[in-house]
Amino acid sequence: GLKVPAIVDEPGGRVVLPVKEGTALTALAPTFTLSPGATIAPASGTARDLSRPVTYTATGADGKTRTWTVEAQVMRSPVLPGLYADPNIAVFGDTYYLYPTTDGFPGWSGTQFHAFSSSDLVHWTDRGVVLDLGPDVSWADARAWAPTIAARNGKYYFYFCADAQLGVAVADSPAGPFKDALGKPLVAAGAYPGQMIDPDVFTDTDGTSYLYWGNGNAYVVPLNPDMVSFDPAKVRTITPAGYNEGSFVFRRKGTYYFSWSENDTRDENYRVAYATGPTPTGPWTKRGVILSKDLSLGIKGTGHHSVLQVPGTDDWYIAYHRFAVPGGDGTHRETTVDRLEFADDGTIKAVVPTLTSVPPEIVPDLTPPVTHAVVTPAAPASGWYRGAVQVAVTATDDRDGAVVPEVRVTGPGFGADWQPLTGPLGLTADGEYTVQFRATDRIGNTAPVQSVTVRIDATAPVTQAAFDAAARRVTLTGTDPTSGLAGIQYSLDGGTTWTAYTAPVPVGATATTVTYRGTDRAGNVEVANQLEVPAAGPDRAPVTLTATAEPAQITYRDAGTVRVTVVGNLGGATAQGSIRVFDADVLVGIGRLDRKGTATITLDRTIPPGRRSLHVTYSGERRYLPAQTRLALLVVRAPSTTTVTVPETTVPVGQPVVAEVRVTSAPGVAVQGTVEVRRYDGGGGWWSFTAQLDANGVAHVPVGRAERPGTFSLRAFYPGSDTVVSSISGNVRITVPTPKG
Ligand code: FUB
Repeated sequence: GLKVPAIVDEPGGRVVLPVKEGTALTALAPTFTLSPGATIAPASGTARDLSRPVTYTATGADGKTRTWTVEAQVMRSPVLPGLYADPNIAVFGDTYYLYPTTDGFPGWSGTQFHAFSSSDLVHWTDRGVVLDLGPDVSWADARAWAPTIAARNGKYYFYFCADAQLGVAVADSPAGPFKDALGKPLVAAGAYPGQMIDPDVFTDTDGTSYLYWGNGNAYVVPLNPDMVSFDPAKVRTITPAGYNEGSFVFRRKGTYYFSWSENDTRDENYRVAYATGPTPTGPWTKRGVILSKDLSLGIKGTGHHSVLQVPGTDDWYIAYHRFAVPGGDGTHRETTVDRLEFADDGTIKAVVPTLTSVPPEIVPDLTPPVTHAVVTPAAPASGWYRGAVQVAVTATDDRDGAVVPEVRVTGPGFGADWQPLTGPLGLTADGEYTVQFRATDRIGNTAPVQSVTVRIDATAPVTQAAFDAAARRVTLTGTDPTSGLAGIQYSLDGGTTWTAYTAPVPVGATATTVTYRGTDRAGNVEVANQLEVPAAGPDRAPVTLTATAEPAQITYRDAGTVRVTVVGNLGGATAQGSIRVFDADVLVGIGRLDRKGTATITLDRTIPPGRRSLHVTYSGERRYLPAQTRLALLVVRAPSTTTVTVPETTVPVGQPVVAEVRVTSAPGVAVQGTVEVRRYDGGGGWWSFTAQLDANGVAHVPVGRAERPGTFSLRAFYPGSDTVVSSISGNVRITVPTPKG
C-alpha cells in the first residue's frame, strides 16, 4: 500500500510508511532487509498495528542494538495530482477552487494555468486549462506563474504572472475560461523595483479590493471598482523583514494578516512568515514564521501559500507547495493543504506540515443533499388526477448518503408543519395539494425547498334540469367544485347519441324524456339523469316526499341507506321517476321509484364525517311535480389502531434506534397525517419525535441512540385526522445491556 517509498529519518530513528488511502493501518506487516547475522524484533513480515509508532529493535551481528519507530500514515498529499506550485485557494458558493502554477519546467517556463475544484478540500477535479499564454495573451508567452482570483458583480478576475509582469483576465465562471482583460500588462516589468510577480487580491468588508504583489519588494494598491485598473499614485511599499515573495492577506476578527514566503523557492528552507496590522495596508507587525520544512517526513521548501476560511465557520486551511515527495526541488513542486489554527490571542499557531493532508470528514461540508420527488402515476394531460396519487421523495447527500427528507403539505387533510417522510406520501381526497420538500444533512446544510403540485378530482359534476312550461324549453346547468364543469350533454326520448348542450333545449308539445349528464375538466362523467317533461296540457299534481336515513348514524366508509316514499294524490296512479340524494353539491345516491312509489338508495361511502344535512330530490314526471326534502345523517370518523415496533428489543449502548409506527383503520380508509413517538427514559423524562405517515400509514421514526445501560420505552400516538379517530399504541420496552468487561 505504499504511495511513495518509506521515509527514513536517520537522526530521529523514525520510519514513516506513506500509504495509499484505503490501506488498513492496523494490520500491516512490514518486511526488513537485514545485513548478514542481524535480527529485528518484532520480526520482519509480522503484522502490527502501525496506526501509531511501533518500536523495532535491530540487533547487528556484533550484538549492538538500535531502536527505530515505524508508523504508517495515509498519504493524501499532494492534493493535486502531479507538479503544481504557488496554489491560490478560494471558495465560491459550495465549491472550493485551487489555481496553481503548472510546475516541472526548467526555469519555471510553463505556459498554462489550470483550475481545480473540490467539494471537500481532498478530492480535486482538474477543470482544464483556464488560460494559456500562447493563444490567450498577446504580450507574453512564458513563465505562467502564481495566479490569484477575485470575484465582483458576477465576474471572476484572474490575476497572473507572465514573463515577470502582472496581467488580469476575466470570466463569468470561477472555472474560466478567462480572457485577457486589457491586452497589456496590469503591472509591467520595470514599473517598480523587483519582479512584478505573485499577485494577491484581498477584498475588505467595505468592498474595497487591494492588489498585493512583488518579489524582493512587497507592494499594495487599492484596485479601482473595475478590478482591472488602479491609481499608480496610491501604490505603497510594505516590504517586511525577511520578505521574498508570495504575499497573501486575509482578515479575521478585525485583524488583518499579511503573510509571505521567505528565502528562495529552490531552497529547502523556503518558508512562510506573517505579520498583523490594523488595516489592509498596515502598518504591519511581524509575528514570525508559521510554516517550514519537516525533514523527519521528507518535507522541504514549504512556501508560496494561500489561506482559506470555510464560509460560516472559524475553520481555516492553508494551501502551499513543497518540493515533490520524493525527489522534488525548486522547479518540481507539489501542492498540498493543511490546517491553519489560531491561538486565543489571535496569533497563528505553527502549521504542522503533513503527508496526510486533511481527512475529508474534518472539512466542513458545504454541500446540501440533493432532493428528488417522483409522482405516481404520471400526470394526466388535463392536469387533474382522478384517483389516489403517491409522492415519493428521496434525498441523497454527498457525505451522508441517503437522508430522510422532510415534507410540508398544504391540501385537504394535512397540517402545514415540516415532517420527516420515510415512505411515499399518499394523497387521496379531492383538492389541490402542494407538497414542499427539503432535506438537511448531518452538519445542517439544507437543500433548497422544492415543490410539486398535485390536483385530484375523483368526483363527477352535478347537473340539474329546469323545465320552462311556458316556453316549453329545458335549461341544463351544472357545477363541479373541484376541477370545474367542462360541459353537459343530453339526449331526447332515449336516443343513443349525446348532443353537447349549448342553449336551452326546445321540447315541443309532446311528452319528452330528457336524459342529461355533465363532464368535468378532470374527465369524470356523471351518471345520467332524466327529466320527464309532460305533454302540453293541464298542470301536474303535487306529491308528498318523505325520506329517512337508515341507520341515522354511520361510520365513515360504511354504506348508509336512505328510504324514500313519494305519494301522489291522483287516485291509483303511483308516482314514478328518479330520486337523487346530495351532500351539499355532491351527488351521493341515485335511484328510481318502484311500482309502489318507494326507493331504497345506497349512499356513497365517501360522505365525510360530521352532521350532514342531505338533500333529497324527486325528479317529477308527466303527472307529478318535482319535490325535494332534507334529512339528517351523522357520519362518525373511522376507528384507528396504532402499533409501534423496533427491529430489536435488546440493543447495545450507542446504537441508533428507529421505531416503525403503523396506523391502520377500516378497509378503504386512508390513514393520513403525522405520528408522534414518545421515548420514556425512566425517571420521568421523555422526548418527542414526529414524522409524516406514508401512503401505507407507516412511518420510520429515529428516536435517538441507546445512551446508557438500562431500559427505555417507546409509545406512539396518532392524533387522528378529519376522517379517522386518534389512537395510542402499547409500550415497547428496549433493554440496553451493560457492556461486558
Ligand atoms: O512558480 C514560480 C515562482 O516561484 C513564483 O512566482 C514564486 O512565488 C516562486 O514560488
